[in-house]
Amino acid sequence: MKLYRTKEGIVVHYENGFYLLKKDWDETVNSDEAQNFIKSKLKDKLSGEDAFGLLEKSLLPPIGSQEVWAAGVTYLRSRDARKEEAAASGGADLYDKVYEAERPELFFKSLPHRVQGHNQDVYIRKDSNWNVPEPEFTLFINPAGDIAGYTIGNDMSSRSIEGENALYLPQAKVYEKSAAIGPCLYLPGEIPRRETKISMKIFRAGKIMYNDSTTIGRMKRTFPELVEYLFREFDFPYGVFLMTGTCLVPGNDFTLAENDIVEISIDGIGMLRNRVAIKK
Ligand code: DO4
Ligand code: MG
Repeated sequence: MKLYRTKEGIVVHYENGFYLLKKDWDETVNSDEAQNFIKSKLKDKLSGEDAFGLLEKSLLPPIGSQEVWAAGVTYLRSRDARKEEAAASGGADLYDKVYEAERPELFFKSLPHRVQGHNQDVYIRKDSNWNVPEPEFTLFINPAGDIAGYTIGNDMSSRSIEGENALYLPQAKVYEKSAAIGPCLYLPGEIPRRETKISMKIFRAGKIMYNDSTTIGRMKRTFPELVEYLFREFDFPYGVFLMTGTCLVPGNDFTLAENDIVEISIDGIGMLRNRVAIKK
């Protein structure tokens, strides 16, 4: 089951049909036995044409009142890229330590009103000269701490600011339109397989600049381990999104430019596409 948040209500894609559900997002995604609750409310079937029209014209990010958090250095590729960017400033060791440590790196990423959805713009910072998207398998965790669904996340990041000093992490990671999730919230009712593929393409003026993929099974940590740490000292009355770290990093000679298109795809969930823009 997939939930698409739109201006007209929630479009539910279930067993080859599309339905319009006029219900509050927070209440729906946090309802007990969410899939059964939603199934019991599916009455207004949409024609394929109407469903595609809604998804084309009025799609919103799949988020209500939830905060977005992120985990870092959960894949070897991420650890190695951070070590390279921090080498000149002497901060490289930090990343070896956090990769091996029991406690994961968790950081606050975004309030909901700053989050962008599919086909919306993401920003790169004007005071950064090295910017990348980070494609991340993203969990939706309900208030009880159970992983209830999944989506695709883009943890937009400044490598120059992060590399200069790890204490600048909030500035490298948290700014207007630095987080995108979507296109839907996927409620599969089962744990994703380790072979689940995540891929990213970056286009510039129609030309492909980056194209790579990997699988979520390469992550060093487990999803429940990340969730356990996040919930140790927090309550999330509306649930929370947790980006689980990047496994794909373009080469060190690559930086994003205005109007680049980033496409992140994950098996079973779909594709999140964002245009890169600069805040006026
Ligand atoms: O330590 C810096 C951030 C790491 C991160 O965002 C990632 O690994 O995805
Ligand atoms: Mg990240």
